[in-house]
Amino acid sequence: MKHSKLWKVGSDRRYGCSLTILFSGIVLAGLVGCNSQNQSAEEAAKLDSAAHCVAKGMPSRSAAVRQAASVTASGENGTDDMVLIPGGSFQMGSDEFPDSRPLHTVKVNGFWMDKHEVTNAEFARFVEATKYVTVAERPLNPKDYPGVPADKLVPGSAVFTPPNQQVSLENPLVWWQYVAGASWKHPAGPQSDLKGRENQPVVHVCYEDAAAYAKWAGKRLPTEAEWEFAAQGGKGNRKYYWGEELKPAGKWVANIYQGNFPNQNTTEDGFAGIAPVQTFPANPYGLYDMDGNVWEWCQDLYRPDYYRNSPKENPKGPADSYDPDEPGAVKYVQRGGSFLCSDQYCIRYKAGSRGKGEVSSGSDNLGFRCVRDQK
Ligand SMILES: [Ca+2]
Ligand SMILES: [Ca+2]
Repeated sequence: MKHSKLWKVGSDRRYGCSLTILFSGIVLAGLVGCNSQNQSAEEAAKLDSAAHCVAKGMPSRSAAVRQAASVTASGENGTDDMVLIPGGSFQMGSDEFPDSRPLHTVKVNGFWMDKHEVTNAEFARFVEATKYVTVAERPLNPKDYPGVPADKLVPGSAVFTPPNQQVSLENPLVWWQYVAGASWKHPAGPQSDLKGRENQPVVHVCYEDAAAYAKWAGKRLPTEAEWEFAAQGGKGNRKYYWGEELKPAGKWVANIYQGNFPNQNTTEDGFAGIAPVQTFPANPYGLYDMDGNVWEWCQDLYRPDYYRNSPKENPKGPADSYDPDEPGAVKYVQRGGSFLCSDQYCIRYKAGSRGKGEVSSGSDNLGFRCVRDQK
């Protein structure tokens, strides 16, 4: 296993809210990860063989075994709560952000997409079925963090903790805290739970957590191109995914941040933190919260120069990851911004902008949604 450092402070204000504290470097691939899913696949294969073996003389049981072997890991293969996004060509990117240049024409095939961010209730069903343990809940091995005091090596995740007074926007550690015991089940820390949050997006999920859920659900994470095509809602490349005005008809149409960041959240949109999914208006495809609420993982690795030479059809991201701000980290793309985004601080809720996150890091403003290929 490869490990790097424990803490990282983001230096780019525009990136700041995507993931400013990176409790980074634990590359736990294969430790827990998708074991349950892998076992399910192997089990399914064995069951399929077994079905042939026991078919003679035990038809009824054989039929049952065969049926069990043919379903997906979750026992579901539907498109409930998904919408069909038609394929097509669109202008991807934005001139406003260096890593979103150049604007370029991309074609994507049609696909199904979750209407809303994956909720706590949905993630709970996945954990119940698979006993999956998220990265934020896993123990930390001191050997992986040389130089870090043992009492700091406790499972947890980054929680937005606003200061009481105005602060410089240069140091995100002023408003991000690594909270021991914070996880998807305890989003604000060990004293918090999911009661009343069932319909809110799950948070504190790192990339492999999101990918494991998607696999269990018979889905996958969207490519960055699919995500942006869907977010445009067939309306083309505009300033915001919802249009050209910040507040169409004087109304906030996404859960972002109003007021002086990070200490004075005026909550004009009704929410200081996360909103339940489907609170704000859907886009023309019927998708909710593509702007704001929580950041959403995409399946593509992140490189700032990817658009210069990316495939014109169904791009799936570069072969490797590179972020000049943190060259040693493996990062994936995140999209859409969160309830912490505003024109004052993190402006990467604007159309075409890109976020990025270290593979093993989560926070309380980061979630995901899934897609499925159109059959
Ligand atoms: Ca808000
Ligand atoms: Ca979102």
